[in-house]
Amino acid sequence: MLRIEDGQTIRLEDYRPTDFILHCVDMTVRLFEGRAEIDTRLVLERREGVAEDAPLVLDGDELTLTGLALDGAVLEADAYTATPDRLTIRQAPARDRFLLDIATRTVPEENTKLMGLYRSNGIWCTQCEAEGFRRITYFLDRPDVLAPYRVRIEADRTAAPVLLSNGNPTESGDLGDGRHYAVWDDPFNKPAYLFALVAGDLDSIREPFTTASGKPVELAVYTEKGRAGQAGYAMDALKRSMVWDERRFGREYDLDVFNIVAIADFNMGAMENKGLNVFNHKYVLLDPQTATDADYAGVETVIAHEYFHNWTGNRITCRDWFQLCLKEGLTVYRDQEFSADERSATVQRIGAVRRLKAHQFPEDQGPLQHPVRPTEYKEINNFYTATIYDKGAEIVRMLATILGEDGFRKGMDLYFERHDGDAATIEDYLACFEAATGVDLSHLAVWYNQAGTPTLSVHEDYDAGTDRLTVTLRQSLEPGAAGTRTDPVHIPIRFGLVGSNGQDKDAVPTQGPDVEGDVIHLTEAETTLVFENLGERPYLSILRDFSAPVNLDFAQSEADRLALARLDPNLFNRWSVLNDLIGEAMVRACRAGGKETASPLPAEIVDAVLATAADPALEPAFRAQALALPAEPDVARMLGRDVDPQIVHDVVDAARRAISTAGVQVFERLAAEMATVQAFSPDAESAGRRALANAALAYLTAATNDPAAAEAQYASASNMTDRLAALGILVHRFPDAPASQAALDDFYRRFETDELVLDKWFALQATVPRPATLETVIALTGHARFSMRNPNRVRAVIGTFAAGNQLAFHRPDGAGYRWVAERLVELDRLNPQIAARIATTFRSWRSFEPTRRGQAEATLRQLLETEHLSTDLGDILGRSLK
Ligand code: 0A1
Ligand code: ZN
Repeated sequence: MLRIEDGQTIRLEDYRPTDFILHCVDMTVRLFEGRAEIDTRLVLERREGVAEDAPLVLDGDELTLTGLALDGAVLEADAYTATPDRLTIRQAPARDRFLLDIATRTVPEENTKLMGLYRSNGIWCTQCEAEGFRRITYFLDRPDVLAPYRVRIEADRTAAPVLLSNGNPTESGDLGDGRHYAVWDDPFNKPAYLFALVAGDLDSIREPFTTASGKPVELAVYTEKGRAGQAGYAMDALKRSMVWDERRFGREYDLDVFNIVAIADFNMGAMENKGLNVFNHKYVLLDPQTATDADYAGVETVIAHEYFHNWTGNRITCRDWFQLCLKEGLTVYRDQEFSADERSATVQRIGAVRRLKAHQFPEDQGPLQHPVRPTEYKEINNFYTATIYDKGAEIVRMLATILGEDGFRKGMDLYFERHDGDAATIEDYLACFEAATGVDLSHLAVWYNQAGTPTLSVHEDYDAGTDRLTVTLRQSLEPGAAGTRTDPVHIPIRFGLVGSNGQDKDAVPTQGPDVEGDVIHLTEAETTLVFENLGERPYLSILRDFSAPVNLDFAQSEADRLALARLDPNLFNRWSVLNDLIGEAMVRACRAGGKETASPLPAEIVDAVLATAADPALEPAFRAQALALPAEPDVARMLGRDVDPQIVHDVVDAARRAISTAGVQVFERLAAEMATVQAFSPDAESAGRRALANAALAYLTAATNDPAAAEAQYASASNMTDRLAALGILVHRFPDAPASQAALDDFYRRFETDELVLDKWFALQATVPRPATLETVIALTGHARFSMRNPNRVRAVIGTFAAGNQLAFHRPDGAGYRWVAERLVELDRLNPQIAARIATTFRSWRSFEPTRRGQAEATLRQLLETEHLSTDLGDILGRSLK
């Protein structure tokens, strides 16, 4: 039985460079039905100072070695040892470069882990991050081993007319026997995790692009046959991303071609392989009939994210996997800034903060907590987390806030200049900003090493007699599962003192710490600021734009917050004070046992929500955000312990009803005003109008308790956003109404040939908020279109059930937990990465009331006893129970 304690722990402190230097890679990949033959030639050299008898050890994973030669001579059997996961060459040359020829053979059709070389609907494709290249050939598979690659692909011309790899195409031709070949040259040094190869019968769209300095680039998006018509928006987003990176960061593209391939079976969202990005087709393919506004925004973000990696990730990569946030946090920051510029900055920030609080905060509060730069791991695939990505991006955002736009750009310029071609560390990165600006970043650096969400406590005291406002700020951090230190960090706090006229007062403190413009730099555990000559008691608008990822503990009066919700010139804070007021009222109602759920929201809060929703001076997307109540998991997180999901559900539902009954007139007006009239356009403004109209529809149906309006919208919808919104209301709010089943059946019939839309159909049913949905998902996994082998389908049914169904997954009888655990065992045998990811939905088990807590613990313990558990799943379970 595999116990996780048996697994090897990799530690940051053990880092040392490889004994051998890799100079270049030359590969030939021959693809056949049922097998792939891979010939790899490496030019290597023993690093100076390394002992002459130190062996050359290469990584492998489930590999079969079919040939091995050193400097052209076949190696005798006693000169090496080959196991599926390691190749050791006992006596590699002491000096001088040498050639190593390795032949391996794999069966892509049997690769259900979707790491390495595999087939998706007949297309050969690869995924090498983090450690997939070692499933193709034996290699020094780590990010600090960089080399140029030449790749020759051979395949049957009919099965694979398109042959792609990294870099530029240099040669192609016929091989006879129906076979052909293509050669790709990537002149940029790269680590193996950025290797990619795609071969198949693909359609494509192409467009020329000229970089700012006049370099022509041929752009292409490849899809499965017949779907290239859905790739236009992805191409448009790519071109906008390229222009944005030139303008904002002075970064130009560097190869002659840039290729994107959309694949149906993919473990993650997408992958930034040099010059050949491979995407989950969910983030490429769309049209108004099949995709929602959220899908459009998702495609735009992911396309930008992968493209931006070309500089932050590829040209400058990570020294080791502990530095993952160096590329991911920075690239998320860059894609967020891109979306903010392309769409509404405030609405984008609200979305990012909602996601951070929904995913990263619970991770940071629970057993899977880890610092943004971890110091140890058992399975690196389990560290593609909200902490690394989103909290990592928040640290970059704080850096930008601390340094200001110019200082931040100077530091980035120096980073690109100094480290182009390097495998760098967080220290290298921060040193560039210190060198470029002279600012001491030692307190900011602490954020990378400490897990947990700090609490920022704010206390204010206004003395009318002296017209003085005293603000006390205190930071604290609870020790957590990661066991990291709890030192004070640099918290940049954006703030304003808002007057009764709705304008910011001149807020220069007469006493207190560093304040630059509208930013307070809190670097100590506690500090006090004094503001004088204000003329009136101002409203303190604090942590504007969520300028630091902290829990805000500020007992600001309801009256002040309601005033800010109307007056604050900072729109983000108008939303956040209101959202916090609603959340706190819900928490109070839950603590009272959900008994007084007639209206958990005081009338003044309801009025403030409705006033915001109705305010024509505000953009519709923002108004829709004001109407989007904290979700059940948000309330559960705020409660922190002894959570009863049924009570949370009842309270959130009662809050929704309170707003709906009070706002009927507002919603009727909005539904009419915002209705789609023109032809569909995916732009942010039109999407905002649809979001507001659909929020109004949801509240109206709640007020009338009548599905008719949703039924009508479903039938007449001209785009997927409106159709799915209506279907969601029907299926989630009126699950037993005949109209709901009829609409679900109709939806299936309309879209049964489109796997991406079918995922929506599955996911909607898996999230019907009631305990009996467990029986529904059991039936759905028996549906002819369900497959354990397609990660999107697995996520749509099992993943959304576990993450998004508070009442059925967390059934007090434990049946939801047990069913998911059984599926995880099945899934683990096929695709451990996906199994481990879905298992993280158990991470908050300790926060539930005793019955559910006991059920979850028993399930997890039993699951951990399973024989032959993967390292991926074992690691998550082991840490969850720690
Ligand atoms: N670097 C990619 C994410 C990614 C990570 C691991 C993968 O393996 C299955 C795939 C993709 C990104 O940040 O987009
Ligand atoms: Zn990334």
